[in-house]
Amino acid sequence: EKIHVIGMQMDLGASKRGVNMGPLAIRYSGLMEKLEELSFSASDKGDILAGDPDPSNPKLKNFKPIFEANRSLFEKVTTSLKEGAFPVILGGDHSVAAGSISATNQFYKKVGIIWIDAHGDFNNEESSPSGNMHGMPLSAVTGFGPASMVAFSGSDQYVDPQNVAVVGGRDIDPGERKRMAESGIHVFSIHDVDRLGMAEVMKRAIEVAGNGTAGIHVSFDVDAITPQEAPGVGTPVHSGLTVREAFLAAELIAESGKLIALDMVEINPILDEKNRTGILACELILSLLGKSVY
Ligand code: DIR
Ligand code: MN
Ligand code: MN
Ligand code: MN
Repeated sequence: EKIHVIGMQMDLGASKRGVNMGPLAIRYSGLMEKLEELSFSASDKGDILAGDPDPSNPKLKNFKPIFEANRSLFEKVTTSLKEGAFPVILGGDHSVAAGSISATNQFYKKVGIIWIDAHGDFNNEESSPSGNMHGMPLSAVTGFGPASMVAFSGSDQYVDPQNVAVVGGRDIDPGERKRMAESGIHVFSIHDVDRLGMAEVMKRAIEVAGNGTAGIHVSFDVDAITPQEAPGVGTPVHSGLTVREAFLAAELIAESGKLIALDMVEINPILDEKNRTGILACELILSLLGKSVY
């Protein structure tokens, strides 16, 4: 199978700088070599760079450079899909998912999403307490705004909220929570992971995202994992997924055979300890792509 790795050196969607170095941290962990070891034909398509900060709109901070970089990503992912390659997107902050998911959903017509994150990323310009665009991409790709964030082609298509599963949520803003509840997306909070176990949560999430779709786009924010294990993130939230829960989720998604694209985002090497979060992100990518432990 052919894999295209695309980096997004983007940190303008978050308050803390530094996640733009995420792609380097994951590559430094040996991603390309390890993909070859798994017998993939893997090509590194390089990084897309962020433009200059744009202070003009405090409700959509840095809108212009984020949109421009996402347009480039949208085009690059579309090209990879047309060439029959599986796209792996290395973030960057989570705003990059607006570009990658728009591309897969337009190409495949109907994709499902498993969004693994401590956060909902379901704000729009009105509900956002921060104006940070990494808190908005899931809302944007499901058609709940900001519409301008995903206006890449004349014929914008949104992902059906019925085919969206959020896993690991534990820090949702009040207005965001209301929007999520009304949207029809399926939320498996950290409480559901506690009660049901990750295996059952993933069974349900794969059903939600895989049922009646061409496949599943996984958007993995490493802050879903507990900060003791993944310290290199900009917005840590205490008491998250264990590393084993994260790998179990990855392995079950691989086993489903439905994965069609993958974002691995929000790795901040400046805040990390000896690249352990970068290494973890690299290993999770390999597991999602089917690396087995036995
Ligand atoms: C918060 C933090 N909900 C916001 N969001 C994220 O600013 O919208 N942090 N995504 O990683
Ligand atoms: Mn996120
Ligand atoms: Mn997050
Ligand atoms: Mn439903």
